[in-house]
Amino acid sequence: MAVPNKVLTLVMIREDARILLGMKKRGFGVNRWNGFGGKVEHGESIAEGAKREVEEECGLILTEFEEVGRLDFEFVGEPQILEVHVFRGDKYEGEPRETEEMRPQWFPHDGIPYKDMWPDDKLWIPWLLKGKKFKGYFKFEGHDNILDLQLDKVESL
Ligand code: 8OG
Repeated sequence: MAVPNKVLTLVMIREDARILLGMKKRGFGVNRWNGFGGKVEHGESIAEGAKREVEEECGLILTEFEEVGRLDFEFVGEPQILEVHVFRGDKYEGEPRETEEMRPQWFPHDGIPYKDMWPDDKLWIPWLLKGKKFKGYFKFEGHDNILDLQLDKVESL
């Protein structure tokens, strides 16, 4: 029987000149800069999960955010597909604060630390910053090597 996808959220908080990333301090993707997100829990919508994870991981309350991407990740040898729903966070309340999971930091759009991020991010973050929507599939071997990929801009998800 097919293994159901693991449904995850990922929120990139973006302003005109800068983007908020967090250094992941533990778990999956440790020591990489990333947006905020995680597993969607039973009983909540994907958008509710996104909002909850942002608050848990950096203390901000999202007031305007939009789903802009859907990325599926396969890891060689692992049956489960990670189904990542990517959101652009446009407005929020509060100030970012460090938590047990993430150390947040603002980066200028032209200074995103791609070499310390998941290797697919440099392909789609520029689209997100320009307000585009996208869909993609990545096949990873380990956490550094992309064997196969498909990535397209779309009008709607
Ligand atoms: O709950 P946990 O921290 O394990 O959730 C994993 C987070 O990592 C979730 O926000 C989705 C995100 N994520 C992946 N793969 C990739 C990727 O290739 N690039 C980026 N930027 N984030 C990813 O699971």
